Amino acid sequence: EKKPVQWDPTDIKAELLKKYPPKVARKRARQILINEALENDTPEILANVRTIPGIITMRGCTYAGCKGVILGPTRDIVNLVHGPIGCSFYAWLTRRNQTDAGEDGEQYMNYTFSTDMQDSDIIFGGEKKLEMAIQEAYDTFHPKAIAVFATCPVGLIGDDIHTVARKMKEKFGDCNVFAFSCEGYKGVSQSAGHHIANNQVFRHIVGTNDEPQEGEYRINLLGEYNIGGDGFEIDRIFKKCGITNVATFSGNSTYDQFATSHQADLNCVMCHRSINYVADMLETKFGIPWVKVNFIGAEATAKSLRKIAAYFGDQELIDRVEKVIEEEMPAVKAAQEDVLPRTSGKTAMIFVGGSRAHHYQELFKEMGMKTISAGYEFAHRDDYEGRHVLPKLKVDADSRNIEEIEVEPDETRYRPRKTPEELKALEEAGLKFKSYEGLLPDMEEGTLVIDDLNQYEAEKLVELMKPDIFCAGIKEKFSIQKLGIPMKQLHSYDSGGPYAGFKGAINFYNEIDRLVNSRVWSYMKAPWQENPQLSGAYVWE
Ligand code: CFM
Ligand code: HCA
Repeated sequence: EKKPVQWDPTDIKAELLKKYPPKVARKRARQILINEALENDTPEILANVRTIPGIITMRGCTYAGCKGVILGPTRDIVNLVHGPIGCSFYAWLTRRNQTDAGEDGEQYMNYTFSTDMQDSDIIFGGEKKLEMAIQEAYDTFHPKAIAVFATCPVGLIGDDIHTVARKMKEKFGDCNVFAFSCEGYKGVSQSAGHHIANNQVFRHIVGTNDEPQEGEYRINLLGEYNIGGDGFEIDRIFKKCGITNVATFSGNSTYDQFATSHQADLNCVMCHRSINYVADMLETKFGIPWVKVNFIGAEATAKSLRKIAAYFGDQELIDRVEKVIEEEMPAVKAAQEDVLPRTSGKTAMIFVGGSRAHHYQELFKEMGMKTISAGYEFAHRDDYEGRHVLPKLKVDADSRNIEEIEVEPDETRYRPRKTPEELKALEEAGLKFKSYEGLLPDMEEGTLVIDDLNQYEAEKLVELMKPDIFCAGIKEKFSIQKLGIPMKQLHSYDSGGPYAGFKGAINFYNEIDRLVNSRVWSYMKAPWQENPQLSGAYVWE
């Protein structure tokens, strides 16, 4: 049995900063926070700022956030990358967003569409080539829409992808073509790409289909990407409850779902970081309010379902939701009771994206495990401190290069879903609109919250605090495992999942139990590293 490691967070922080030159240490010091409870306040963290050159960051680029994250999971839009083939190849099916091609079978996710830019295109311009590629995609597939994504060189040489897209859209007449200026270098991380994607999806698709949609209790699920089938599990639960999910942004989604999403009556925001812009625009233009939900964790799932039921306020729905929770919980509780004796008291570290480092703490709590250090790659201050604390940060590094689109109420289609009095009554009953908790207030005192953790600090942190499990992405996976610590990818879920909803919670408990209790990690050192005298001599006979 391993004894719990004791540490002083102040020492850990000092140790992490020790190797840096003074200027770097000063900046990092503001991004490494020892969590504390302040009387009426939340500690302030420096977030969403440039990574210092030379540091091996865990972050990705703006193109990844736009093309890979937001548009990647939509199955029937041809996603055409204007750029060198590496950018396309690297984004080809790496995110494990699943899809169900449904009845129409239209599904382009397995393909990688690229203009495959060459040196000559960089020198003489690539617009003609882009035009030809759009034409070829149209002739081959006749899709509903073609989305064009700019990679770094496109911005540097100045190809006008928007004009090309407009021209081709007019030429085809029956295919929506639009473009994203999501050059990789544009923001400080993936986050800028989310914003660019949100703007263009809203401008070019949302609200373009007024054909009435069927179903009661109509919601949109924003910020759920169906990684490892999470969205399938959430949809299963919605169905059971009788809740109609008009559109998921963007797990297992279609063009038409986005186009009709303005007909929903409530927006449920799961990953606030990646999609809050769409939530705000849908509210301003069409009058749909939004609430924060979280389907990671069985308790969190139950809570989110109750929130949705409370919003609609219909007794029939409230009862049905309670019945579903009652039906689903026994299996969850049984799995939880099974693992608890082996997982209680263990420790975790979580460093992922912009919302999971927070959401997954729910699941660990359900297993009796404590998250001793966590942080985001690219979240903004509101994700750390809470949206109700920081309503909306107008000035942030990402926004410098990104146009804020002005959205006005749509005169003919704006429909307030609730009267101001109804909204107020719901707020008073505990349903908070347009707000979410941050990571900081949710974590225990004395834990270390670190923004934009890097390779060096990750290894140091593990060495010093020896967690029972470390959660991050593929770039961190093997360096952490080499330190003898179990590593779980919380981006791709390795090959596992779903982890959302009730069934997902059971999967997660079992998998983490196996990982933190496996003896394989004690064999990480080769026998001759432990006992040098074991090294033998090779003898010729
Ligand atoms: Fe939202 Fe995501 Fe995340 Fe994200 Fe991502 Fe992802 Fe992530 Mo990887 S949208 S912020 S940009 S929950 S791809 S599905 S796992 S870093 S924590
Ligand atoms: C991205 C996608 C990513 C990467 C995951 C990882 C994902 O940021 O471009 O580093 O393992 O979830 O697939 O976040």
